[in-house]
This record gives sequence, C-alpha cells and structure tokens, in this order.
Amino acid sequence: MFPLCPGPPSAQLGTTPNIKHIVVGRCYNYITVVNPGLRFDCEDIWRQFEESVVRQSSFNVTVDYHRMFYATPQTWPCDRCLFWSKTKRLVHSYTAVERHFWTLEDTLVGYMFNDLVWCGQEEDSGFDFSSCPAWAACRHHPVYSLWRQASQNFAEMACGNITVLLNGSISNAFNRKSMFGSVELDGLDPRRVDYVNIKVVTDLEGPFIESCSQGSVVDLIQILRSRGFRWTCTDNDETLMILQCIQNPKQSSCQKCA
Ligand code: C8R
Repeated sequence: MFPLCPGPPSAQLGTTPNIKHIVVGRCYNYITVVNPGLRFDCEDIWRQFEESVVRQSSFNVTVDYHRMFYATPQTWPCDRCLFWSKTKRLVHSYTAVERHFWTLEDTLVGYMFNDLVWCGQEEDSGFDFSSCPAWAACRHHPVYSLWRQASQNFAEMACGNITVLLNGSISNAFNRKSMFGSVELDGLDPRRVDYVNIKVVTDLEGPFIESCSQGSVVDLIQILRSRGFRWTCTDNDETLMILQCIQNPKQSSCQKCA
C-alpha cells in the first residue's frame, strides 16, 4: 500500500530553511502567548527532535519520535477534538470562529511542525536542506512519520463528542489510506468517545459528490456502527457554508441573502 521512499531524492523541496529557529520560536510562542502557563523545555524538545531525524541513516526505516513526544506531554479537554481529511484550509478558518474546537495543530507538536518539511541525509549527519524524498504516499518519510505518531496520540486521547470534517466535493471523502482513515479512526476508543459527529462539506459550486447518504461516508458510518460508536452526520453545515461565502462572496450561492 505504501511504496518505499524513492531514492535518490526526487525534485522535492529540502528541509525548510531556518527550521531550528522556526520550531524553537513556535514552541516559545506556544508556551508564552498561546497557552501561557505550560512548562516545556523548548530547547530540549528541539534536541530530541533533531536527534531522532539525523540519527536516521536510511529512508527505509521509520523515524521514531517517542523521545520528543515524551518531552511534550499534553492533555486536552473532552468534547473539543476536531478531525479532518482533505479540508485543511477550511478547518482552520472554522476553528478560528468556532473557538472551542481543537485540531492537532492546536497541540504543541502540531503547532511547532505545521507546514514544515525536513529530512536527514543518507550518508551524513544533519538535515538535508537541498532536497527531501517525495513523501505523500511514503510510510517512512520523516514528516509523514511525525504526523502519523502525532495523529495516533491525538486520536487515542480524544473523548466525549468528537467531530470530523470531510470533503464532499471529492470521491473517497472518507479514505482508508488517509491519516484520518488509517490511523485516527482506529485509534478512537468507543469507551472514551460518546459521539462522532461527521460534517460533510462541499465547495459552494460543487461538485457534489459525497454526502451523509452517499459514497464513502456511508462506509465510515458502517465502521462506526460496527465498533459501537454513536454518531451524527450533517451535510453542508451552515457555518461552514457561510465561511466559504466570506472567502468568496461573489459565488452565486452566496447571493441569496443580499
Ligand atoms: N493530521 C494529519 N496530517 C497533517 C496534520 C494533521 O493534523 N497537519 C498537517 N499539516 N498535516 P490530508 P489526512 C499534513 O490528506 O491524511 C491529522 C501532513 O503532511 O488532507 O486524513 C489531523 O488530526 C499530512 O500528510 O488528511 C486530521 O484529522 C497531510 O497534511 C488528519 O490527521 C494530511 O492531509 C488529517 O490527515
């Protein structure tokens, strides 16, 4: 299912320049401004991260970040976890207005590494700033491995009412190969989670491919049922549609209130 990382590295961007300053800076921002009062050692977190990545001599071995996760223990309250798949941009405008929701990017690890790229060098110690392997479908890529381990922790910790935002404008809105479908769903514990609230949202002008009663979302509901979860499913939640209209007010479907 997951090909090995292609080597030599294909024409991908290398490690994000200044990654150390970005990660350590985001860490200090998180513990000082975003979530004041948290006590974490940002320099130590960076050291654990760097050691995990640069110790790696081959791209065919999964990077183990457990020391870094050990240095960033964090719990979050029930009823707030928001999962998503193929809706990243919308989900973050959604959480900006629905502020009680928490995505993985609201945890320290997600906050520090969002949108960054990194990899070690096959022969040498240190990061490779010139190129990294293509990684989208590559199980051993260091970036993929970090999100997989973080997603697993996030799902195992989830409790109460949780929400997942899926993209109804693509086929396989619920995709068993996505991080949500392959890692998070299996990590959810029916004894901790009361309700899984699914929201399926399409682009304003379509295409309208999947919904609560159509396509892969039906498979998701079937899996939830068989594992004993209670669930709800909503098509085109009003807030999500309004948010898209704010981003694109000229769309014809946004004109009706004028
Ligand atoms: N999650 C996974 N991947 C994440 C991420 C995150 O929070 N944050 C970022 N930036 N990324 P997708 P999916 C990056 O295919 O596979 C968690 C990674 O590079 O649209 O179902 C989150 O909790 C990753 O490869 O979605 C969420 O619930 C892509 O973005 C799922 O996993 C994932 O984009 C989303 O993962």
